[in-house]
Amino acid sequence: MITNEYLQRVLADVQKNHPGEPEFLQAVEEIFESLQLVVPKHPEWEAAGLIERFVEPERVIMFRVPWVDDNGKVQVNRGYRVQFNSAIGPYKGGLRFHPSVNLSIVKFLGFEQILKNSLTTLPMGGGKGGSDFDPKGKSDAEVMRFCQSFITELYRHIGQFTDTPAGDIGVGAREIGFMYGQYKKIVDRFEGGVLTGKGLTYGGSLARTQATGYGICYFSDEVLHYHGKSFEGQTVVISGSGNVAQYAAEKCTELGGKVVAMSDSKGYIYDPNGINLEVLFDIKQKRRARISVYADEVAGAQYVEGCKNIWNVKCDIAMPCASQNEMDAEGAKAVIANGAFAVFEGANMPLTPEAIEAVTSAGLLYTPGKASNAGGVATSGLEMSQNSMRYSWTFEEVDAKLKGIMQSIFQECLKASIECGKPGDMMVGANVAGFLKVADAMMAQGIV
Ligand code: NDP
Ligand code: 2IT
Repeated sequence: MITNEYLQRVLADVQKNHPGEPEFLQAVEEIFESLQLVVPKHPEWEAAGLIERFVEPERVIMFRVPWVDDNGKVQVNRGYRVQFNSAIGPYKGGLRFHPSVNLSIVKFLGFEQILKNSLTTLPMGGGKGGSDFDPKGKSDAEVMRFCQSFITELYRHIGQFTDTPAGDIGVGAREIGFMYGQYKKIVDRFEGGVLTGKGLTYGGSLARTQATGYGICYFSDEVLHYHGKSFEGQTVVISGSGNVAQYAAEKCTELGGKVVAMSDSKGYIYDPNGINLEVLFDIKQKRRARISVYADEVAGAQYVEGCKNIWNVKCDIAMPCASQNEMDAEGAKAVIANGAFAVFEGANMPLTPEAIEAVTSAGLLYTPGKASNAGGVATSGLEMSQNSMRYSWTFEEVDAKLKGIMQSIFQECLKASIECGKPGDMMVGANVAGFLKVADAMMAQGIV
């Protein structure tokens, strides 16, 4: 419940000015819940219209993306880039290619990204983009033509000092490669810092591929240790089986956890012996096949239709790493009833507000995605640093920096949660710590 009058007024304006955008409104409300703990201490914010400016994207770009499929038929998709906030650095955030992409989803992701990027301690503003294009079932040539058309419009809005996109759902090394090639051809300049998640032979950073998933586990490990626990011997369920889920599973296994279930949008696999990651990586990365193939190839494993059913699998720790609102109240109740003690978000906003309420009021440990998954964008920031230096760090160097950043995010969140009178509340800690830095920069820069 938002009880602060200033925030109530801004929220009412957001509801009026951004109709039909439920995900964006959900993210704003969630963040306001935390901000009301600090807004009363800063009357100067209201005078400067700070929150009104904070919820309004600096710029929204929408464009036509025409391309020709392998049958010679013309296809038209819609492209988006929301350049939300550049107070602390150039816009930074991923591109999502998925049929569900719309303005509401890109805006909620861009809004969350502002605070996430601030938490990393690196100088990056918040942005997000994407398209309703579905790379699934398309040939490499079709994906290339789409990416080329997409960047032929977007190139004029991005650059290492303005906006640096990267991957997200449906955008991995292949798509970044095609977009980088087309950008380089158009501008006739080798500008490494314009996109991150690049291949290692042309400016990509070692450990960027692993960074989001590893970072989630580094952050979760801090939370676990703070509560006198660890991953050792814990049964873990991870939803999704994309980039984030795969490397969360790998690091979690390395830290002594046993991952027994993973999913895709159609269903989940259960392997009581712990998921064999070599087989899973081969299926997902090399063959780009459905996760059901795992159960055909690994003895003792089962495939169950329906991705939401994954929350019925008994575990100690649940890590939703697929998409927004993938765990609702029903899923949360199943996780709680099965005796789990923690829910660590890997995806962006994977729990509905009702699920968060259920999990936290049942006393489970809970971490919001904007803190726990910040390792991906942090390592993108490290990729930009290496591009600027014309230098590359070893895997171990990047991994150590990533771990240090995740530890410092935990400390910052903890400190802010204590200052707000909610010690250990990572949602409050992440929202408040992330916001204070952005607020300070916005106040210093005047009404812009
Ligand atoms: P991928 O495209 O690599 O994988 C996405 C996975 O989630 C797939 O298993 C996919 O299944 C599943 N999925 C996608 N949409 C849905 C849906 N609507 N319902 C159920 N399952 C779904 O994406 P990433 O792993 O990169 O991203 C996963 C999450 O992590 C997203 O929320 C993203 O925003 C977030 N994130 C990503 C970062 C990164 O560096 N990549 C950084 C920080 C956060 P299927 O194959 O069947 O579609
Ligand atoms: O949600 C995210 O933080 C990402 N998809 C990564 C963004 C980035 O710029 O690396």
